[in-house]
Amino acid sequence: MEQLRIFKIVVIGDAAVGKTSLSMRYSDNSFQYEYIKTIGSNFFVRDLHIEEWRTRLLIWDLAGDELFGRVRPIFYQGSFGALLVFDITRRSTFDHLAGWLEELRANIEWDVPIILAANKVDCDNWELTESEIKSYSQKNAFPIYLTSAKTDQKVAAAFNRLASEITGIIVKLESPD
Ligand code: G3D
Ligand code: MG
Repeated sequence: MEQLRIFKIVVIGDAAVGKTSLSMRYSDNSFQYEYIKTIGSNFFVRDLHIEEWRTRLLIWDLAGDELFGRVRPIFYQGSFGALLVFDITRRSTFDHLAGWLEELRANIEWDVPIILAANKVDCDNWELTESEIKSYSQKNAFPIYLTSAKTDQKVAAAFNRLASEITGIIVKLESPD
């Protein structure tokens, strides 16, 4: 019998780095999502196949602003992975990654897969070099994707990678030995 695996993931990073744009691009607006206006968090759904498994990603796009920070911890509960986003045109959003990681690890009980998205690569005004981004990802052992929600560059690749990393862990847990 075919099974459906459902994974919740969170999309985190500073305000205006492109979290909502990436999530919308990936879910293509053709899947249901609802905007929870009062709390400031978006919710998207994307179905995909990973090898023979049907997989449903529940994508929680968490508001990055400070005000929302106080309630953000509850939104991490039950997540299987995170897309950590920064904006290559603003160095500060890269510098704040450590803070996001700290928050993630404080609120998720286990070591979930993390994928880095260096977003807005379509822009000319980079404040970071590709080599410094790559060395950061190597140091932290996070796969990195240079994305653009605008031009749809590597968006699906980044989310799909996260889904397949999660699947890899689940398959290991499910195997009898
Ligand atoms: P957030 O959800 O992280 O807060 P948003 O970020 O998705 O709301 O995006 C913030 C702004 O960045 C938006 O512009 C959006 O169009 C823009 N943006 C997002 N991703 C990209 C990208 O890949 N390339 C470019 N050039 N812009 C992007 P506005 O003007 O609506 O504030
Ligand atoms: Mg947003």
